[in-house]
Amino acid sequence: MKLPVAELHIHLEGTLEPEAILRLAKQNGVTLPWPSLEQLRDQYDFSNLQSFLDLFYTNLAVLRTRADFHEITLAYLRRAEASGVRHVELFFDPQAHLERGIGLGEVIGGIREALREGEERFGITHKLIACFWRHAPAASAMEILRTLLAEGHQIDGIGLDSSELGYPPALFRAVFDYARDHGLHVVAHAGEEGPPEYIVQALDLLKVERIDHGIRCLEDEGLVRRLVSERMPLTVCPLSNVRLRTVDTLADHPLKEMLVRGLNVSIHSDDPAYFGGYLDANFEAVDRELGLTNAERATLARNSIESSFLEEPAKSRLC
Ligand code: ES4
Ligand code: ZN
Repeated sequence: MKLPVAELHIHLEGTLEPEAILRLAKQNGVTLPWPSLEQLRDQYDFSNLQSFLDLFYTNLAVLRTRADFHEITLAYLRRAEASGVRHVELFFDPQAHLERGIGLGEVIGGIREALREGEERFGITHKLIACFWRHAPAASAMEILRTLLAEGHQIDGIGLDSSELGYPPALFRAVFDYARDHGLHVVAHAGEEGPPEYIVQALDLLKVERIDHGIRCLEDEGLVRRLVSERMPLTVCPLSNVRLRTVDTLADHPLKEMLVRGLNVSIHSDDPAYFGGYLDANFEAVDRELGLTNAERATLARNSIESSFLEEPAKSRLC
C-alpha cells in the first residue's frame, strides 16, 4: 500500500500477537489456560463479539509492567510503518489494566514513551485515546476520567468499547459531557453489533466526532442521509467484521456500498493480532474481494487522514 494512511481504529491490546502472549506469560510468571502456541491458536475461532472479548481480556493477564506496554506499542509501530501508516490514534482500555492492579502511570507512561520513540524512528505521529468499557458502570468510567485529568496523564480523547448489545451510549452521556468540557476528543463504537439507534445516540447524546464501525447505519435510510450530510467519519474494520461474524464473508461486506452512498468511511484494523492482519492486510483483502478502483483507494486513504485529530499543518502534509 503506497498511499499515506492514518490508523484510527486500533486497540493496543489487540496487537498482542500469540507469540508475544506466551513470551510475556513466561517472563512475568503468568499462567494462562492455554500453555502452548497451538492450544492458544485454537482459541481464535469466534462466533460473535463477546466470544472474542473473552479471549482478548484473558490474554491481557500477561501485561504487567511499564516495559511490557512500551514493548508492545513499539512492536505495533514497527509493524504499522511496514503497512504505510503515517499517523495512528491508538485506543487502550484503562479498566482492563486497573482491575488487575496495574496503575495508569505504568500503562500510559509505557505507551507514551514508545509513541514518542516511534515518531522519532518511524516518523509516525500519534494520538492516544482511552476507551471505556460499556459493560462496566458509567460511574467507573467517570471516576477514571477524573483521575486521568487530575493526575495529568496525557490522553487526547476518550472512546467507548467492549460488549455493545444492551449497553446503549445514553448511559455514558455525563462521561462524554465531562470529556468534551475538558477539551478531549470523543469517539464511540456504535453499530457494530448494536442497532442504528445506538449510532443516533452516540451522535445526539455523546456528540462524538467519529463513529467506530457504524456499519449497521445502512439499516436506517434517514441515518445514512444524516451521516453523509454531516460527513461523519465511520472507521470500518473489514477483517474484524468477518471474524466476529457481523458480516458473513468479505464479499458481502458493505464497505463498497458505503463508499457509493457517499459515507465518509475509512479502513482500519481493530484488533489485528486477533482478526487476521494489519492495515495492509485489510486493504488487500477488501481490494481482492470487493475490487476497489484507484479513485476508491485514494478516497479511503484520504478519508482516514481527514478524519484524524491531527492538527494543521501536519494533516495537510499527509493528504
Ligand atoms: C473491540 Cl472489535 C471490538 N469491539 C468492541 N470493543 C472492543 N475492544 C477491543 N476490540
Ligand atoms: Zn474496535
